[in-house]
Amino acid sequence: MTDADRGAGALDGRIGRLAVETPTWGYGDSGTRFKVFAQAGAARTAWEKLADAGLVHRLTGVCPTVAIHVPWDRVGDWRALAGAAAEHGLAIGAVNPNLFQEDEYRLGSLCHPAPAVRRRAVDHVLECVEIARTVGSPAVSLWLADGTNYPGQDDLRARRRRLLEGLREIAASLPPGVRLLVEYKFFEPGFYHTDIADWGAASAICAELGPQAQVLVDTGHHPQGTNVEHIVAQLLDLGRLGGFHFNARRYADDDLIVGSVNPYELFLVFHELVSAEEDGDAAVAACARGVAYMIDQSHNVEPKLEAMVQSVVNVQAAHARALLVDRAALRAAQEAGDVLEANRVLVRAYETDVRPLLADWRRRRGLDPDPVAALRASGYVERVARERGRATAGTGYPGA
Ligand code: LRH
Ligand code: MN
Repeated sequence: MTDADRGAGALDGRIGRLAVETPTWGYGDSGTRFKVFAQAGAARTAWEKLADAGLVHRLTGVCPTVAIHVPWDRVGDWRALAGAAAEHGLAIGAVNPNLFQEDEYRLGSLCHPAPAVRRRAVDHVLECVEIARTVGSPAVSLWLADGTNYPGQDDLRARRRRLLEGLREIAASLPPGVRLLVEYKFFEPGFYHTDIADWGAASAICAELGPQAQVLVDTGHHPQGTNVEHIVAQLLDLGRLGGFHFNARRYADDDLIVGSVNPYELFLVFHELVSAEEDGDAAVAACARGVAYMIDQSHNVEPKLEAMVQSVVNVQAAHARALLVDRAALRAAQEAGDVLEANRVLVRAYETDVRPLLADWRRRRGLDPDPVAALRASGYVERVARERGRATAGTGYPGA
């Protein structure tokens, strides 16, 4: 993007092309194994979660889809759910199967030693593919808790073959245009090994499943010190990056507000995405333009709606800074081996205050320049707290 392109026009369009999908489960009560703190007004049903997601879209203008999780969002009529979403100006986004909350998945789901358990697991994902077809969803987003806790507990290669057998059947069932997003995570709840533990494992699996299968990068699923933007660059170059679950973490899979711990990393991730979009290689550019941006967070102590709006604003800011990188100057410094000038080019963009730019972008669309302030002034949070009250919430030690 030349300096001229960075004029308001092109920038304005690029800012507007960023769509951020919010998760239904980010609007309801959630917590840790120690405690789920019930919040007054927290959404309790799929319908209330759609209403809250609709508000976030009205305030930000960039959240036109909402991800659902099955069975957490199970309803009697999926078309009715899609209809309700439309009434809130939304469409149903990724459908997330849940293969981590049935007792029979203690030793795994698609990787389980018992064929009958694997059969149940495949059938659940096939049902989610049908739900995706019914609600017009573009993706089935699959995370497996599958793993073991002790060496020797199971045969690691046998688990991989069981996994691929199930995933092949699932991939074969995908309607045209519906992607299977394969999410990896290096540990938890598996504390010895996890069957899909890293981007390499997920990418190799997708290579065996075909072009409709792509890797989902959850920003909280890497060992400390991992260079996440390098993983993103490699997956883009392989044409295998399908989407993100954005959140932030300091220690493990903390699921905190995206950009609240390491905003520089989030900027560098978007720098790789924007660079790829502008890359001469059509396949890489197409992959970058097809990436699904989703939030996956758990708002345990903070107000849920404000947390979601703040998250979207943080993602927009990181993306806008990445759009401001002077790529010609960067390439010139890189080719000249001018190490520190190249780094300064990036840091200059990162240190740019993009709030005025985004405020203008919102004003031009009739949106409040400050969505968080608009939420606070709306009275919505107080109203739903009165209407919905507070649910009873538990702990991760139901037997205690
Ligand atoms: C697993 C995960 C996965 C979800 C869940 C809510 O840690 O990131 O994406 O299904 O969180
Ligand atoms: Mn996730």
